[in-house]
Amino acid sequence: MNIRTVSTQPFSDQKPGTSGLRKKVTTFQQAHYLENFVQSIFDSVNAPQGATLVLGGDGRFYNREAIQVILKMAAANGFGKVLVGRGGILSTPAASCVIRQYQTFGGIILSASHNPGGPDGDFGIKFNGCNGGPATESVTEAIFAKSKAISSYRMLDAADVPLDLLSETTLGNMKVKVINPVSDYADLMESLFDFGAIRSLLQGGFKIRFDAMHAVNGPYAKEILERRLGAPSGSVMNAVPLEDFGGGHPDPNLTYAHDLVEIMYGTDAPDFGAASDGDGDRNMILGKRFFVTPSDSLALLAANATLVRGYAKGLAGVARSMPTSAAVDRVAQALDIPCFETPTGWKFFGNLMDAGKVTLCGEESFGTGSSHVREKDGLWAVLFWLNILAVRKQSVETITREHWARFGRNFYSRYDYEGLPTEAANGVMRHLRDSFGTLAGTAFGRYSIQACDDFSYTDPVDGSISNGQGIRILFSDGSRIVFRLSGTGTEGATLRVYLEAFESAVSRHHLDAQEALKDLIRIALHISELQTRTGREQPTVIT
Ligand code: G16
Repeated sequence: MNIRTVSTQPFSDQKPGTSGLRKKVTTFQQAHYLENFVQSIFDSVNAPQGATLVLGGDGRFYNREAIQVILKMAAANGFGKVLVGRGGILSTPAASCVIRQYQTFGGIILSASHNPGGPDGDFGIKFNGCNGGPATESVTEAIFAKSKAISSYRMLDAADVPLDLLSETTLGNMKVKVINPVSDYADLMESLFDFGAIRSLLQGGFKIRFDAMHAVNGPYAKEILERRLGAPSGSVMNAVPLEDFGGGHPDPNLTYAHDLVEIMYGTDAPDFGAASDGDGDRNMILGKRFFVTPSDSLALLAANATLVRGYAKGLAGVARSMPTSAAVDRVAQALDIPCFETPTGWKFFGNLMDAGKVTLCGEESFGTGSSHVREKDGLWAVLFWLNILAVRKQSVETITREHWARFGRNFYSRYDYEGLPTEAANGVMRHLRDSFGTLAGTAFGRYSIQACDDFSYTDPVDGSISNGQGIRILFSDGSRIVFRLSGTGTEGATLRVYLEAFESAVSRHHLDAQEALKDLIRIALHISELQTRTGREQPTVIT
């Protein structure tokens, strides 16, 4: 066995963002770039000799090369076994499922999520711990610190491992087991949801369409929706994962999932539509000509959870990220269960779930999940909805409108300004912070600002504090504007503006969100001076 110690120099830009390190493929292709980061992970997480690691990615361009590098480095760093998805592919929730099911030390997931792929696209890498969840901030900070001081990495000299057949081989002293990426995950879903009831719903003529966006969830959706649940062949579209996602942007929202949106808003639309993203953890839910916001979806799942087998005993609590609308808060209040508000980033939910404080959690960024794994889970959300639909036998729209009538409606929208010059975006945030003193107490028409702050979170489980998590402008009627810089972009800065207005009057629930939020949008642009400071008249994407 020949282990080389390779000399290297640090890169200064390996700070993990909201969810791991995300960069252009070309950045990762620089000599030593990937290796430095992987060694920094191994040097930070202190795996015992002979530990088992899970490894897989969303199949995007550079996935295969990276998997081979990581396998050889794992062998050189004393791991005893690696479970790798066939072809090097695992959806993010499936990786979390496998880490937990086989009680492994943790896993490395390769994904840039919803960002485009291909040679000019994005790539990403992150470490998940033994609970199956993304590493906490203390671990990602340790990895960053190591990356700034690294001087060498260890690598086994060996031929590439064949990954396309289910097999077990050895690499130095380490075993490499190629596993079926779908079966364990599909079994877990079958244990949570009433597949019989969903099968009957589909047999009764209820039509569904799932857009896998040429990303990782295609095979999972084919197996679960078509094979196990009997949806007609073709119900899953864009089902073949491609390295460049067919040139598309695998982000399940009204802008990028346009194939599905056209079908769901066309004549003869199916009853239910859904899409997931590059690595299968995000979801978008649609009814016939009807869009359910991710924030409403979380609230609806919470309100209906006891209809579903895996959640029939009720929820311990719920959690949402700070910019996510407060729709779920009202459900929690009615159910008399705790509701936690965390910073953006799925890693903040892990402690709450491990401590048994929450069962369901979700984010406005099209992420919903539960304690069945420690990642958000796109297909899980789809199955949860289908199970509710099978029990309630009402349309998506009727269920949502009844929910609003009972709990009120949180009108919600997010404006993204992508690829801004970093200095201009920072300037907007600085300007807002500097204005806190004058903004509080100011009235704009019917809206009056009650308070402004920079969101700070103290983890109730380990006491760790995360500051500077987004600027909140809070209005006296419960409406909010939030400004935040994204931590997942790879070009310049992305500024997100989140808008939320609460409406209890049923007579106004039919309004279009943009119409209902137009005054808040005007206020957001005015107080932030966003247009003059960035030179951008229009957002890149509105969701
Ligand atoms: C990641 C995180 C999410 C976060 C999202 C957007 O999701 O896991 O918690 O909401 O990024 O983050 P940002 O607003 O910083 O861009 P994913 O699906 O990209 O892994």
